[in-house]
Amino acid sequence: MTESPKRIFSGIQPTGVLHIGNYFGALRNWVAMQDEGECLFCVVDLHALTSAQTRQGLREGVRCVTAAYLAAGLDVEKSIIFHQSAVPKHAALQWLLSCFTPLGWLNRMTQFKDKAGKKRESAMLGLYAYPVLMAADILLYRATHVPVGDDQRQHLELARDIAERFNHECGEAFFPLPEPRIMEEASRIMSLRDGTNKMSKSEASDYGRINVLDTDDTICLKIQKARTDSHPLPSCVEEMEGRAEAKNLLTLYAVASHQTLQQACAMWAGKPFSSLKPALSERLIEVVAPMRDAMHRHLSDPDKLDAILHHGAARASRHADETWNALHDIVGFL
Ligand code: AQP
Repeated sequence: MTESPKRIFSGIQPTGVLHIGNYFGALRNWVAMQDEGECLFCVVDLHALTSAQTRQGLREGVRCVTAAYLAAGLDVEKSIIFHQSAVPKHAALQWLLSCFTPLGWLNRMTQFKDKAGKKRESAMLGLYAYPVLMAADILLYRATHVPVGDDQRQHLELARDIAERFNHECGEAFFPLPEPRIMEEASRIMSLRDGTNKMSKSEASDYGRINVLDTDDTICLKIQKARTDSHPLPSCVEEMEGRAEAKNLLTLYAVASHQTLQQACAMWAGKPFSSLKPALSERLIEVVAPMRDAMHRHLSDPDKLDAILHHGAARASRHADETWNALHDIVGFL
């Protein structure tokens, strides 16, 4: 039996400069998947509105993420690259899907709990409904595969549940159930300041993350200051239990040098952090420096970036219209 063609969708919020967690956990895999099927990569600016944005900051953020996509190796000849707000049917489908999403499902979402924290009552509806918009992003293109980091696993499961509920209610298998593609080794890169928290654009301190625009000196300084513990490096994955920082730095070394975590462990077993850190800085610079230089080149030509996005939006809209027209009929809109 021939396999049905893959359609791959993913996105990143323009909420700041991307960090190496975004790169190793998501972007690097997208580049590798470009020849596996039809790809759509979105700059999800509607999602970014769930945190405070300025007009100028949002525009710059969208261009910065687009520049990172191109610098990482996404190719406009192979992939559709666009910004979410340019295809208004994302928001229309979100409404439709929200009518198939029980509140109980949303109440289980840990990202909302983490981000709203104790201010649940004053948190915005947009933050609560974020996973339904994410489901709409994916299902609007009837995507079959979604490459994401581990933090998005729960949202993706919700997207599958919503698709299944819709298909069931409508009596036809309209939406494919999207498969997660999570690269286990790099699926959760942790903060350099606290190995139990995810590396994140929104962490207050810049020392928790390596940004893809960081200079070589900044990378060395951040790695030099990265939190460690007082033991020599572990010799196997089992010995990392309770040693979050050791695990994180060795994971970074492994993914930056295309090794498994077990291989990186064997290489550094019993050595001090002080010998790992300079080598890790070097590996990270090898990854970041070419990307940073390419990003600066792309960012110096904002008109070209805008043209790429608008061309991508026109292509994405054709797919979105196809889905929406079919839904019209299924739902019964005139
Ligand atoms: N630390 C991480 N390790 C591995 N993958 C990660 N991703 C994010 N952080 C890590 C993956 O990057 C993609 C884009 O994420 P996003 O920007 O849309 O939202 P996020 O997951 O909330 O990322 P941040 O950096 O933490 O942003 P803020 O601080 O703005 O919320 C996703 O595939 C994600 O899994």
